[in-house]
Formats: sequence, structure tokens, C-alpha cells
Amino acid sequence: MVVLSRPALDHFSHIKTYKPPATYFNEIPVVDLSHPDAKTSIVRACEDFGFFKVVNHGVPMEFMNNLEAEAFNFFNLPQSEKDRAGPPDPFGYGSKRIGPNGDVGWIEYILLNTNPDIISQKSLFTFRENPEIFRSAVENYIAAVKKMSFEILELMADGLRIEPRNVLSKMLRDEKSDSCFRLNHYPPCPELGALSGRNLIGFGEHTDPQIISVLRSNNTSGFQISLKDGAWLSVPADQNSFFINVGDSLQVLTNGKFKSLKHRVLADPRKTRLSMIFFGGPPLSEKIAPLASLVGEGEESLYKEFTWWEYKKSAYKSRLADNRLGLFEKSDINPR
Ligand code: GA4
Repeated sequence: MVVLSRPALDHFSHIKTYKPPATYFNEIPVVDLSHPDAKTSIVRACEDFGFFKVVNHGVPMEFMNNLEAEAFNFFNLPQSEKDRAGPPDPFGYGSKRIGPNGDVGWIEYILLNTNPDIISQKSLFTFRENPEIFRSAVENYIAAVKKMSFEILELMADGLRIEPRNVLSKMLRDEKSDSCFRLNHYPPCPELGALSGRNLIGFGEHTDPQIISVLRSNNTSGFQISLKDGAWLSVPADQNSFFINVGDSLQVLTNGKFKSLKHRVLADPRKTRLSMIFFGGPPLSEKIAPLASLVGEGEESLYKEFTWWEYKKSAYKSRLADNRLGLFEKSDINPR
């Protein structure tokens, strides 16, 4: 990524550095997947936050480390090499521009479709000497993370006491599941010193449109979640764990009981952040509407039914920070 001068930096959004009270740090829910009652803590975390950290997840560290190393190999290539894998359509390599509608961030990334047939050829061919090493690092990692996602969604169904227990996971297990995967590289931004007391936005605030997102990063923090009172809470990095976000579609499926959480990433002046995120989505033709068993007696369904394709189409017309679910709400009762 090209180093920018102070005036050029002004094109990026920055915010006044904000330090939330230290007590907030104790609030991030941690779910031990090996605990017999993991389902109860998952449900509580999704209701209260729409976010939690997962430990004892069973994904081999080797897969996480291998992919991290391969990702760094890619991002350390000369710019002209990386550009051959872009621009994103939406898959492929992208730098600074996020999505098609004018959002920018202090970031470069690779976006991949996780369908095994189409793990983007475009981004992998740049590894002309070792495309297979990169491909297998991506595939091993995604396979293990998918497996963990299925387990989490099944524990969620158990915790919500809904049947069958694969009611949520089957949307991701489906071979037509429209899931995607993102490798995000946030280079350090030393020029930030010039913007004293300010932070540069790496990835602007947004909610994820899918069902769940599974994030893993190296040990550089920067990820922040939005709390109910509007404050931003910095999530301490933990390279050995995963962080789960409820997506918009899961908010709808649970009739607003689970919240899709707004989050963002701030750039660091000194350290490189590398994150990998699996976005678990349903097949394009899947109908998304509150599950009947989750609309209690006397309660109303808060959302109109839509297909994932309709939601996705409308999401790609929006800006990152937009409230994408607004269009699909039945009345003006806003569950957020
Ligand atoms: C946010 C979640 C995922 O990163 C993503 C993003 C997508 C993109 O980068 O192309 C979007 C964004 C995300 C939501 C609104 C639209 C589409 C950029 C954007 C402005 C891959 C996704 O599925 O939705």
C-alpha cells in the first residue's frame, strides 16, 4: 500500500481517540465451546451483545498460522503484482475502496467466494510459484471454521429451544450456501502521529448482512464494537481465539432477539493488523423471515419475508454505515 502524505490522509475518515471506561473490558462475553452449557452462554451473548469470543474451539492453530503466513506473503508482494488480482468484482484484491459505493478505509484485502469451485482464481493466480500452498491454506482454514460455525449454530438452536437443531446450520451446510471469506490487511499508519489525538478508520462502522461472521486476527487490536449507549468498545486482540458476530439475517430469523452488531476497525500507527473473516450466508434462494417458533404468542413478526438474494442486492447498493434492515422492517418498531 502506498504511504500517504498528511493532506492525502484527509481523504480518510478519522475520529477523535476515545477511551471507554476500563470496566467495559470485562463485558465481552467469552464462550468455552467445550463447556457442557455453552448453548446458554451463546444465547445470552447474542441477546445482550450480538457478539462473543470463542475459546476451546477445536480449530487447529496450525491452520490459523499457515493462513496468516500465506496472507502476509501475498500482501508483501509488490503493488503491481497484487493489482493483478483486482479490482474486486466483488471478489479479488482491493485496496482502500470498500464495496461499490464510495466507502474507503486504511486497508487492503482479498475477498473470496467460499464455494470450493470458485475460491477466486483471480486472487490466487498471483502466486504463480506456489498457488497450491496458498489455496490449501485457505481451504483447510475455511473447512475447519465452517465446521465450528455449524456447531455454534446448532448450539444456538438448542439454546433457543427450537427444532430441528439444524434449522440454522443447514443454511450454511447447504452446498449452495452463499458464504464468503475476507483477508484484511491494515498496514501501520506512521503518519497518524501528525493527527495527534485522532485515529484513522481502517474499516468503517457497519453490520454484516449474513447469518454469522467468524473473525480471527493477529495480535494487533483495532476491532471495536458499538455498545447500546453508543460508546465504542475496543476488543483486545487474541490470536488464539475467534470472535463471532451476529449478522442481519440472524437478527431477522430470531425476530430481533439476537442483535446484529455494529463494528469497525481502527488503524494502528505502529502495528500491522491482519484479520480473516468467514461470513456464513444462506443459499441465494433461501427465504429469510422470523422463525415461527421464535415469534411468541401475541408477538408480531418484525420483518417482511425476503430472499437472501433480495437482501444482498439491496446491501450492495448501500453504504457501509447504512441500516440495511430498515427497508425490510414491517412497521416503525425498530428492534435495534
Ligand atoms: C460487510 C461484510 C462483508 O465484509 C462484505 C462487505 C461488502 C464488500 O466489501 O463488498 C459490502 C459490506 C459487507 C456491506 C454493504 C456493501 C457490501 C461493502 C458495501 C458497502 C463482503 C459483505 O457481505 O457485506
